[in-house]
Amino acid sequence: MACRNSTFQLVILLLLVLLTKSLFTEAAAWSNNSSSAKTFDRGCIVKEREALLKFKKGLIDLSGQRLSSWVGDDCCNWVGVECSNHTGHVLSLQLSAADYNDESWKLRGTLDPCLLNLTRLNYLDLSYNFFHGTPIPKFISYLKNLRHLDLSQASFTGLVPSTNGNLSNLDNTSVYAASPIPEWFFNITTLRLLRLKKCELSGSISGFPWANRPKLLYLDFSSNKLGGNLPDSLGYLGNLENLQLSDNSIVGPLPTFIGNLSLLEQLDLSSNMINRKIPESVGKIAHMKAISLKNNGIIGPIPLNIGHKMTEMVSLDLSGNLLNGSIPPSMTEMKELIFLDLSSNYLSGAIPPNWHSLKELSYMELSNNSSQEVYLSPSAQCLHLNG
Ligand SMILES: *[C@@H]1O[C@H](CO)[C@@H](O)[C@H](O)[C@H]1NC(C)=O
Ligand SMILES: *[C@@H]1O[C@H](CO)[C@@H](O)[C@H](O)[C@H]1NC(C)=O
Ligand SMILES: *[C@@H]1O[C@H](CO)[C@@H](O)[C@H](O)[C@H]1NC(C)=O
Ligand SMILES: *[C@@H]1O[C@H](CO)[C@@H](O)[C@H](O)[C@H]1NC(C)=O
Ligand SMILES: *[C@@H]1O[C@H](CO)[C@@H](O)[C@H](O)[C@H]1NC(C)=O
Ligand SMILES: *[C@@H]1O[C@H](CO)[C@@H](O)[C@H](O)[C@H]1NC(C)=O
Ligand SMILES: *[C@@H]1O[C@H](CO)[C@@H](O)[C@H](O)[C@H]1NC(C)=O
Ligand SMILES: *[C@@H]1O[C@H](CO)[C@@H](O)[C@H](O)[C@H]1NC(C)=O
Ligand SMILES: *[C@@H]1O[C@H](CO)[C@@H](O)[C@H](O)[C@H]1NC(C)=O
Ligand SMILES: *[C@@H]1O[C@H](CO)[C@@H](O)[C@H](O)[C@H]1NC(C)=O
Ligand SMILES: CC(=O)N[C@H]1CO[C@H](CO)[C@@H](O)[C@@H]1O
Repeated sequence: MACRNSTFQLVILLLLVLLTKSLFTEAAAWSNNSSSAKTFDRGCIVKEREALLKFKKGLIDLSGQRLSSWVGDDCCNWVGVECSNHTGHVLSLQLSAADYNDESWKLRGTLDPCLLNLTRLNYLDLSYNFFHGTPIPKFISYLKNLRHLDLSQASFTGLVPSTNGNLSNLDNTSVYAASPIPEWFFNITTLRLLRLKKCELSGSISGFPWANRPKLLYLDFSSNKLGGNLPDSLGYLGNLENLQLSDNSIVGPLPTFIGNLSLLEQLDLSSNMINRKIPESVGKIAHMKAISLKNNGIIGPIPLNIGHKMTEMVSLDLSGNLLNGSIPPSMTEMKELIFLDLSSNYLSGAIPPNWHSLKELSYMELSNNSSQEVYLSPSAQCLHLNG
């Protein structure tokens, strides 16, 4: 599988609430025994230590340092291993190589299924290691207490193998692998964050099961080959805060129901083929902080109401479209605006009066607008203009 380039990330957010609850339950179970409630000082559980040693045997540590602490009885003191203070069970394996830009720091080799003996494992991070394009081992999907799984940038191919809900606690996953999107993944209703970036996903964006994803906060499908229209059902993602769809081939309108995403803070649809008007409903999204619609074929005017409610906007990039008409005066209500790019459009007319009230604005680009001129009103002379 050509996975190096067609890499693909899945990220699902952790439900801290669940985690906290399970730790609490554990703590409560031991709380009437003061000697064991403090710390678990008998080292780690023998079976789990053996599993870790077997796991270590499968790995190649070229640095000679990463697993050098993995000796002796108390595996809870080993670097990267975290145990429950109350039960001694291994809860977390944090073996990411992300912090060092050094090839020898990357663990290699194979992942031994003995990890299944870490029955309480809820956090597994192997990102940025180097597993030579091998498939993600099937046993990963049986680690049923996992809440956080990060296998990104670790040269795995393929997806986490299909399970029928054995990973149902997962809510923060980051996996680099190849497309297509595995259907079972969408059955995980705890999904909070889904990142499928640069994975050569193709087909229609409308094929994504948008409905019934009330928990989704973050969706990133950027840099793929998705086409089709944005479906109206996008409006059901009522908790969505961040929608990243840049660099695809999405056509047609930005649906009116985008206005239903009342918690949306960031919207990036740049470098697609959106070719209708910006719906007025966008102006309803009060907490919006950053919009980029650059490099599309968007026509018509910038909605007149754009600034009335979106007063938290920090960055607005509408460059490289076919927008015409004038800059709406309501934009002067975006008091937090720092970055504004309206270049390469067909805008005309004057910059609205009161523009000087945009006190934070430090980058504004209006060049290459059209043969018609955007000109500066006197009050705007103090602005620092780029282009
Ligand atoms: C989920 O994973 C992302 C990416 O690794 C990380 O930034 C974020 O803090 C994680 N969230 C939780 C709640 O662990
Ligand atoms: C807590 O104490 C009660 C009575 O003192 C005992 O029956 C029970 O087994 C104890 N539980 C634990 C987890 O130690
Ligand atoms: C408390 O824990 C110790 C081991 O740490 C154990 O020997 C003892 O029986 C426990 N007592 C109770 C009441 O559970
Ligand atoms: C265990 O205790 C140590 C030291 O008090 C703490 O740093 C660590 O976060 C605790 N681990 C868990 C899983 O609670
Ligand atoms: C778990 O540990 C037992 C020994 O305690 C071992 O026989 C078994 O193979 C281990 N499981 C896996 C999946 O490696
Ligand atoms: C879930 O995992 C268990 C092993 O832990 C396996 O026996 C079972 O078949 C799995 N369920 C499904 C539906 O795959
Ligand atoms: C997803 O859930 C639906 C309904 O619960 C079920 O019919 C379907 O088989 C599941 N798909 C997968 C791949 O698990
Ligand atoms: C959007 O919101 C309107 C009004 O609240 C509601 O009638 C409609 O069903 C919603 N549509 C979608 C797709 O969320
Ligand atoms: C904007 O362009 C459309 C055609 O795409 C045209 O009908 C309309 O009159 C133009 N509006 C302005 C203000 O130039
Ligand atoms: C000017 O805008 C047009 C139309 O958007 C675009 O095709 C062209 O590349 C732009 N030129 C420059 C120098 O940015
Ligand atoms: C403000 C601004 O950048 N106006 C430009 C609009 O486009 C024409 C033609 O490209 C330029 O001459 C203006 O300077």
